[in-house]
Amino acid sequence: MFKKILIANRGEIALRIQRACRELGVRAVMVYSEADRDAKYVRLAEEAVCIGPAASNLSYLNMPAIISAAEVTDAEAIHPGYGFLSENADFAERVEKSGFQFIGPTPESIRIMGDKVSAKQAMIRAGVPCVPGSEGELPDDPALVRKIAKSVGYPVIIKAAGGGGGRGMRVVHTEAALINAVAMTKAEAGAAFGNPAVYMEKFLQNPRHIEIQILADTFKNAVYLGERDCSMQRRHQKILEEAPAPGINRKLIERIGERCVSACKKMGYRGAGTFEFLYEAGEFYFIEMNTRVQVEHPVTEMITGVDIVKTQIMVAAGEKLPFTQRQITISGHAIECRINAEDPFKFTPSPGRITTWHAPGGPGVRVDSHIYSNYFVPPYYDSMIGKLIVHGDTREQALARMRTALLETAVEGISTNIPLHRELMVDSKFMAGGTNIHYLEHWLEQHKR
Ligand code: MV4
Repeated sequence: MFKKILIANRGEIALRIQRACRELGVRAVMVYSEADRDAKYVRLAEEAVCIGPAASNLSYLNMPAIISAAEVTDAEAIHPGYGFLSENADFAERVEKSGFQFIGPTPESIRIMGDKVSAKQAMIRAGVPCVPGSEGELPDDPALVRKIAKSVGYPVIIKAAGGGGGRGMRVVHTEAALINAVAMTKAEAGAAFGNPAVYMEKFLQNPRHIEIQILADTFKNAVYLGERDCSMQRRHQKILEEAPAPGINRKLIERIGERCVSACKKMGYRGAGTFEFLYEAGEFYFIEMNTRVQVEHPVTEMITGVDIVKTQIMVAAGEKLPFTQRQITISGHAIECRINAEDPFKFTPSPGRITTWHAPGGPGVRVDSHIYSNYFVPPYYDSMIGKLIVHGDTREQALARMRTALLETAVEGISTNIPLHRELMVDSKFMAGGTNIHYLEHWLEQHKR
């Protein structure tokens, strides 16, 4: 095992990784920007290095500053968390060229998954079901593009190879609109991602967003840890997640999970990864793969008992996965509510000083947050200030525990989205389970205030 690693992130995930390090007996070096100097996890760190001013591009995205911090502290590995440099293949490469272990997949895996066309081609080869479409980059010839769209069937969606997470896509309903839409998407993609390549898929009208968590070691062992339902989102920002996904046939999930595992083995994938699928009319369609730990990993930890962050560090240190697929069992149900410093219904950011923080508790309640009373939420970063996660034997028990936890939680001094979560937890359609990716936006439209 490593003696010391550097955590190249901030906020709740920096604290989460620090906790995993303490459990493993690994020393953790925290890096922080000038805006995060007073963070509790920085104060409690055995070692901490300031890597620059508040602006992310000068600190948490500053590769030389982070690598220098690892050098001066003699860290052996770097954990990138999520966001920031976590899916930057060039960073992973520079980390390894500088003699450190990158806690994540190889730069090559990150690069393949970062290009959505090559990611999809890898999945098709590995037998993972994908959305029907162009099976590669769209050609320049408009007649060919029209032909592909005709065979896929309208509506279609044009997506940028360099996009992902909802950036660089355009829905096309008619042949008349097709060629212009492709040209527009290509131009935007070239400007935004430095890569004008686009591909086409059948546009699914009312899918759910279901993702499969996997873990792999460097000895060709891989397991899947069930699925998460991440359909409750607004403008591609998830607001709550749950596991398992309500109402989906377990046998079908097992078949898809096995395909993901076999794809990982085939690609020589290592570390944690998430296969994102759209689920519609009883079928799974792969869309993207994320090569990092995700915000919503705790719901999977709660239903499997597996510590995903700890396992990431173990496999990066060259250890074997400490469990086989047969030893992974799903028990009960977990829900996560993301707590954001924002207006609960207008969604405008609400940074500032938290005057009161009272955390909930009780059986099956977990809080992943770095905040405390008198903490100042800086305006420079993502608005998420923590996560409330509950586990219950059944979905109904998890819902009841989340309602109680949200009732007990007190955040004063800033606005948070807790009032929105309180309303969703008693919404009859959400309570029934299985709402799709459009549900929250429709709900907000109907509950305008
Ligand atoms: C789609 C789709 C419908 N059909 N692809 C948006 C984020 C990116 N990861 C992929 N996205 C979508 N791809 C096809 N072929 C609808 C979406 C989509 C979406 C997906 C997941 C979660 C929320 C979403 C919200 C709007 C659109």
